[in-house]
Amino acid sequence: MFALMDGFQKNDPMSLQKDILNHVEYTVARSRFSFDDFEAYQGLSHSVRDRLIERWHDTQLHFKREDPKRVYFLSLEYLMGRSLSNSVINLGIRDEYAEALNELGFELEVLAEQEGDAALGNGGLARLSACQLDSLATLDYPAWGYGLRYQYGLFRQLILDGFQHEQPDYWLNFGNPWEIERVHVTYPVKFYGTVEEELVDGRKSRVWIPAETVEAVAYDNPIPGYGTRNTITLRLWAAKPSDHYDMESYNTGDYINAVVDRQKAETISSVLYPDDRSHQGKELRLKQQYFFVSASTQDIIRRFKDAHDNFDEFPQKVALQLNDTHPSLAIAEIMRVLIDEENLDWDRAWGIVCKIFSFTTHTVLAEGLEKIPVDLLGSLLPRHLEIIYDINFKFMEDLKKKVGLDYSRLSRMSIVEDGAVKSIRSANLSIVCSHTVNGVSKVHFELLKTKVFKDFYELWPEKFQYKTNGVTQRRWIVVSNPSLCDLITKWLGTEAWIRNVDLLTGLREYATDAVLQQEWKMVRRVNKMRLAEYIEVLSGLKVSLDAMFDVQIKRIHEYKRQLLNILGIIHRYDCIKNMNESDRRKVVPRVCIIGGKAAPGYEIAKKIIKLCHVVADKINNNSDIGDLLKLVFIPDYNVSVAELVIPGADLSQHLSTAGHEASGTGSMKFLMNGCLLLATADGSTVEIIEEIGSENLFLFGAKLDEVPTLRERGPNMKVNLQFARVVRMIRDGYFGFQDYFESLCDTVEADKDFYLLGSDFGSYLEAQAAADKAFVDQDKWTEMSILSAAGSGRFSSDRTIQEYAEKTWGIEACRCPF
Ligand code: 26Y
Repeated sequence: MFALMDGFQKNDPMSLQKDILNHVEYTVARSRFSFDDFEAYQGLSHSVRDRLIERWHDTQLHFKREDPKRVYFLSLEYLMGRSLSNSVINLGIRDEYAEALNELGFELEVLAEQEGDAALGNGGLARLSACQLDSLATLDYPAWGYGLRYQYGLFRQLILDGFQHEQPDYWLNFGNPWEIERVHVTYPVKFYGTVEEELVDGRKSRVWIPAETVEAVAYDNPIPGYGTRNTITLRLWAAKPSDHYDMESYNTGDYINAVVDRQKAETISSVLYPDDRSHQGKELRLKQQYFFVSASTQDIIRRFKDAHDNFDEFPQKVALQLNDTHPSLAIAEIMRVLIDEENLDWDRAWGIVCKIFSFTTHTVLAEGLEKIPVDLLGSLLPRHLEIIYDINFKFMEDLKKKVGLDYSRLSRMSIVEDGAVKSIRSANLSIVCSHTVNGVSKVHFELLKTKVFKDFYELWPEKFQYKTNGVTQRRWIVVSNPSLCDLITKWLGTEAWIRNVDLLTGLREYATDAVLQQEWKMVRRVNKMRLAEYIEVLSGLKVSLDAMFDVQIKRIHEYKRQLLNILGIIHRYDCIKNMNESDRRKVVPRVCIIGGKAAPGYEIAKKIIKLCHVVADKINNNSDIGDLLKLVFIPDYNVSVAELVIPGADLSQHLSTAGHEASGTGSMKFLMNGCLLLATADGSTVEIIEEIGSENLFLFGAKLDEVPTLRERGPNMKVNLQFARVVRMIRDGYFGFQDYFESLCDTVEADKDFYLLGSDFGSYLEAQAAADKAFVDQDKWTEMSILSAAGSGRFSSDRTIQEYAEKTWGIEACRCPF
């Protein structure tokens, strides 16, 4: 059998070279004697893609033969970044490709830069999905990712005069070699219309008569595992006009308008919503969600029916993972298909649904939970609304038996919210219908149990779990920090840590070894040099490699407190300015780096970006300050920028007010790369402390249980003085734009300071001073750096995925034979 052979493709450098040239000539249609970097990248990526496709076919064939239980990961967002380097590394042929390219006069690293980011997501949740796919493939799990193929990914951030401007990210402009359009894998997705009662086989049935049909077309993106032949699929759906067109318009001669109308179908998958907090109840967003859910469930059910004819076996073969509430309409959709199309009765359908769904929440605040206005749902998906009402009715009846007529509790737990705008609470729907609900860190789990989902936890404690997030060491060390990767392999004497990251603990015994320390410092310095060059190209600013590179990169949010960072920088600047020469000599030089996007409608976040720029102008242009302090804003932060910045950071900041960051995964990437953390005891940091010890990071700020009291009491006087001074500098127009910053300053006034910048300021400055002090002793710092990386094993997405597989999905590895 071909599936058991090693395949058609040869992977020696000579064959790869021929293959690249072949693609340049015939796929890219450029002469093999004359092509530029971008064309070389295209030829190269098509050659890599051939190898992916072969393994992917073998994997799919193997899954089909074995017919294991599969997990389907449903997510509206994926931040995949670039694919080339990751693919050649996971395929195990990076060196062969590098050699093949060298002989052609190209460099692999340079060509990799030609690729744009696939940014089909906003932030943490979306990058987590990408990391988890890598782990699912690597650990040989029979898994499928489903998502939407937005034509416009997350907006590009353009900074003009310090202000953020949003530009569309038409990422498919130059083609996308990493996807395969499946013109034959299409499903009709229906909207609007009415529900009528009909007699079907002598039984009264509710029948949905939809009024609009759109076609979903599959685009498959192969996801290769590392150290395995297994290559799984991320299937993204694009909307296309349906062939079931409106004959009437065509017959009445309004041909042009009929075609234009048809074309509007494509808008469903055209643009990613760029907000990761506020839900606006927009029709297009709801259409996207249902479009995604309907196409995915049709595909999943089709695959099941290919091999099975009894739906009672569905839960033994299918696990559906809801990545937050965004795909929660899948619950109503599966109920509808089972009842209306497959003719199961309610109880049988319900029994199946309750066994297949699990739900991960990434949210901390009850206010952040998604709601769907009933009017909107009723008009777009009338039958689904009925089903959700029925689910709720039965749930409420059961609940009354358990908790009695406690109306306030019943109304809190109801799936339907009777407010000014009657709405469906997507989280309640997801909890009621899932067998498992999980948070993403230990602290998050506590918040879920005691606050966000307290009522549900008391009812079904056994449903609730937590799965501490993780990131993939393949992308975040092997791809983005190759020299650290080689160094780790050398000292551990094995590459096995790339699949079994717990082995990193082996570095602990060498943490004080002078030779490792020397080599570790060298690797870090070269990475800093790379980052410094990038900064110089971006801003013309030359930064000193002896300075501490201090980084905060993530979405801009008030709760993430970039403002605290900037106020700290102003304080540092103010102190340095007022120092005498001898004190200045003791200052540890810093390069402060901030990056991140603000949601387009989030005014305060945009002001924070502008503030960062005006403060940077002031500091960087003060020759008196020189190398002692620099501030850089890195524009258009994305996955590729993170890959460059993280390996070059000495210190990274994770400043969320305790109780606001569900987990945070950026810190894990820094940790793996030997960057020290300055952080609050929030989200995953609490577990990071358990792994590396509080002596190896700089902790500050109010603890979770202190936050409510502090909010009532306001900041104390001592803090007030330092804090008030820096806020006053902004208010007084020291940095210009006095009026513009007024509302920003108002957010941290004593009585309004919801995120507690004022009360945490003193403790923040102390942690910063401790970091300065530690940096002076470079050997000690390096030891802490090695211990950070050595303790990062728990934060691999391999561990997370294994826990999901065993405790939530009940699936087993299904490894494709070589
Ligand atoms: C409904 C819509 C407005 C919406 C869109 C995106 C709502 C939420 C989101 C995304 C949320 C998100 O990214 N949450 C983050 O998930 C990470 C992975 O679990 C966590 O590490 C991080 O703390 C959390 O903020």
